[in-house]
Amino acid sequence: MMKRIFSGIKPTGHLTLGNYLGALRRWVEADQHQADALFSVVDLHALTVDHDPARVRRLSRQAATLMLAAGLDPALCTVFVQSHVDEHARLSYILECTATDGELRRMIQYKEKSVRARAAGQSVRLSLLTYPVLMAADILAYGADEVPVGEDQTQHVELTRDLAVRFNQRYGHTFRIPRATQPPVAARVMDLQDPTSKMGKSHESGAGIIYLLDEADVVRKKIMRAVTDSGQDVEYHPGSRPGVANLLEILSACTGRNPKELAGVYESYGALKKDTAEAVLELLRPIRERHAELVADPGHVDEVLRKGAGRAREMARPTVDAAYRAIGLLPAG
Ligand code: AQP
Repeated sequence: MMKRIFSGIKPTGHLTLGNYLGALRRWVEADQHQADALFSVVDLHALTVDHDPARVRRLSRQAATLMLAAGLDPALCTVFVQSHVDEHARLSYILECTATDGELRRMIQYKEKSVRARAAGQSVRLSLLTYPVLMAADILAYGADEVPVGEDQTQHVELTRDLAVRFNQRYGHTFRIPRATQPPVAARVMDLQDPTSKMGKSHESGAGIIYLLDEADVVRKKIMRAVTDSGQDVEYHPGSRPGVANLLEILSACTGRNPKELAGVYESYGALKKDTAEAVLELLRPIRERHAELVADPGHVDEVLRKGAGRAREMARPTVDAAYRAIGLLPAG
């Protein structure tokens, strides 16, 4: 049987170069050809922090459009919006009855984000604590074997495995046990203004973030202004020279050349930045062009999402029904 892959993108901001290099590109180039793959705009996950309903709706459509623009082909894979398929929320509750309060409070993302929210005087939504369980439901509902994610998400995939094993042991074999996979380069694209933190689409200041839909001159400006490290030589040392290493990794991801080898090619930061900017623009050009075409035909995107949700529902329902029976709920008949 062909292996199954599930992955998703949260509509919490405009998609970034990090999303493309760390996730989307591999979905397009490898996963959709090698597996029975599902890719979702995981909109329920965008509701765990303060949000604007109209913006989430807009970003969900934009994310789906960009996923198609980047090359996901509905003839090869299933593209859908998470909230269009009830099975995610249905299964999430069952897994909440499998997970413990302690293991969710240990999640790094919860710790970091709840501290940040409290510091900003905001209350912490309960869903910020429980969303890794919803993520487990996203994955387990489809019997995914592999979950391609950036390294920030590996702890959640570990939790998913633990929940699946625990459920299977207690109630009988129901779920396939998935594993996280990561791309070889650019597993973590860093913010150009703060190369010790990830380039994240929900981050406030956009100066260090390349959005896939940024205009060419904006991309150039952001890269030319990227923070580099003290020193003059272009060397690849991610630990001590994170700014230059980040640029080299981005250039490497665009050109396919090794970052260490690329470091030897450049004598100045300026030249490295210039080539990196041009390589990024070259990479993004076809996506931007296709995006413009798709925006002009919203009916097509709607139709892809409608069919995708139908297919996803059919795939998820038998497993979620089996989990309901196994845990002791009376079938509806
Ligand atoms: N900087 C990155 N480098 C490599 N991969 C990345 N991903 C995200 N940022 C980078 C990967 O893209 C996929 C979808 O990401 P997401 O929507 O779950 O997370 P995000 O873009 O990081 O969005 P947020 O809202 O800004 O997230 P938080 O608040 O969690 O930091 C994933 O496979 C992700 O690993």
